[in-house]
Amino acid sequence: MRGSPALNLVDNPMANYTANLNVMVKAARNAARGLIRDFGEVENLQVSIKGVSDFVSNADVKAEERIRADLTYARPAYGWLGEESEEVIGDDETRRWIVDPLDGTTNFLHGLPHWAISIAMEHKGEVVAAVVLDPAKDEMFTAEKGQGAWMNGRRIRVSARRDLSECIFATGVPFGSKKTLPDTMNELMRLMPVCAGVRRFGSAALDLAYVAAGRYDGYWERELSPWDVAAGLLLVREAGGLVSDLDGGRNVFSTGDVLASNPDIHAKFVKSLKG
Ligand code: LIP
Repeated sequence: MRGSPALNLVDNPMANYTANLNVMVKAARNAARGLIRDFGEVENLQVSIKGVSDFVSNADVKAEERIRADLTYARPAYGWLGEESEEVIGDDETRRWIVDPLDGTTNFLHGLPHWAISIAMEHKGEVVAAVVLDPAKDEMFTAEKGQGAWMNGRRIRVSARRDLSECIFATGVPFGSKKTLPDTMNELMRLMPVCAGVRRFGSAALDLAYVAAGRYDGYWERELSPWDVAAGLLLVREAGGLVSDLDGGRNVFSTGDVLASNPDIHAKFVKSLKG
């Protein structure tokens, strides 16, 4: 899978994007070109651990700069919240971009082709447009409030499974100094015996996009940042799914804890994680 993954840089002719979404899609595709080139280099650098992580942080920063330049050129008044740079309040205080230029950095660093560019547009505190681009698989997930969710120009919907025993879930397992590992391990102990499987692929943006596409039936993770989830949450909602914190409440951005699933299993899913 290493080397140069196929990347269709021409927009899908089926897709009928509005002006804002068009700006976001173009910015994502532009950044994808650089990231794909850098991803090809990553395997050459595996011999030097420090070399690889410095190279990947540079790739991350360069991608954010590219996205920011494109979005700011198109919409100079909007504010900015990105993983790699300072927050900016725009002249238009009601609108801002929320961007993760490289979600799934650890996968990228290890040459695993599962990472994404995530761009969300927020208006009056609500995300109204979303793009999650997986350049390695050439999958472009898009959504706008009230317009449904799409992948490469095709409508996507959350799954229709109702029985937990048939459902596949995704999660993120805390690493490093995060103190919530026991909570997640306890949840895994409760959920795994009653479902069809749990995956940990390492990109929250893609985990949410996969819930929207009906590939996963549900997903949960703790302590995420707004740029990890802003675009993905709109994808899930627009695909007919439900999004909440881990208690089933609305405090997703304030807690950083996210749970998303198809509507039929949402309550059962929340309950089974709690035990
Ligand atoms: C990563 C997430 C991943 C999560 C990590 C991290 P990054 O984002 O997408 O799912 O488990 O904690 O936040 O750092 O690669 O942009």
